[in-house]
Amino acid sequence: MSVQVENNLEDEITTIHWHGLEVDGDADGGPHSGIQPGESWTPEFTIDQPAATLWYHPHPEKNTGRQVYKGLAGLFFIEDEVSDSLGIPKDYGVNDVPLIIQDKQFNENGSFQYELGMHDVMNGLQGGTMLVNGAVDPYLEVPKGMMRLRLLNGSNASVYELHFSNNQTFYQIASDGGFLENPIEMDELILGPAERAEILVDFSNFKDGDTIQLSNKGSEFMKFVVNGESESNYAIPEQLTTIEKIDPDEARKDTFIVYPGEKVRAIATFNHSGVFMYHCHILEHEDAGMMGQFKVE
Ligand SMILES: [Cu+2]
Repeated sequence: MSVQVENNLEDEITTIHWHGLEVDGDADGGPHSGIQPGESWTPEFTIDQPAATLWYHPHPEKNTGRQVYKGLAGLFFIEDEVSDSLGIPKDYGVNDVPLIIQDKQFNENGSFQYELGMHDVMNGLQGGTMLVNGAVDPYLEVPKGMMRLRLLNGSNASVYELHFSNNQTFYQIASDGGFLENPIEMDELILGPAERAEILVDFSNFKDGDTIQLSNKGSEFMKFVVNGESESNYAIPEQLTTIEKIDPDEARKDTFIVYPGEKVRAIATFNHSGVFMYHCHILEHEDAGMMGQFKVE
């Protein structure tokens, strides 16, 4: 497929990086693929990887944090025979709903405030207001049944600790690179910047009008209002897919949180050639140079 990306910004270079997509380096949208104002970029690629929830965001040198913060970030879904065959909700916007979670601070006129102080350069910019899909105080009407939520931490720097106000459990079914082998039951999900998770949440034991809140570290930021019957019945699948792996705890990841003193071991196969980047996804760190590149030949 090919995608045409037009840069309609007045005086800024941008790029579009397909975070998680396996493509050649020249289609990857790194800082070396800058699109000048008024110009367009049309990368071509073939999608050949497992079903997953991926996202795109700009990657211009020293300006990624600002452009993502101002709103240039979105999701795209890859589906395959595994996702098609699973008995899980897949009706987009009805029982399969994307939630792009971000935190921002605002100027008095309501525009996004992106001014970096020393603290923001050191720790990344964290805003005090949570947004979901660009909305403040969001709510979603859900039927009495199973919902599939595709979560993206689209923040510049914040680690989210997500749970429901009634402490109900839910099941993670996918991570950055697609389905887990088996659903994992949990009552809290920790999601670092750029990480994704798909979860199944069962709202079938509620009454019409019941409200459940989604919280981050104890503060509620999104309301689910139960209304109506679900059109289908779903059970939590026992197995989702099979993953070729060495360690039983592995999942397909492209982004991970590394706490102080911690080490993460990643195993990758390179099937595409070109120049690729690796970097910190605290965007103010990346813009300040916490980024490198490698070439696959
Ligand atoms: Cu990214």
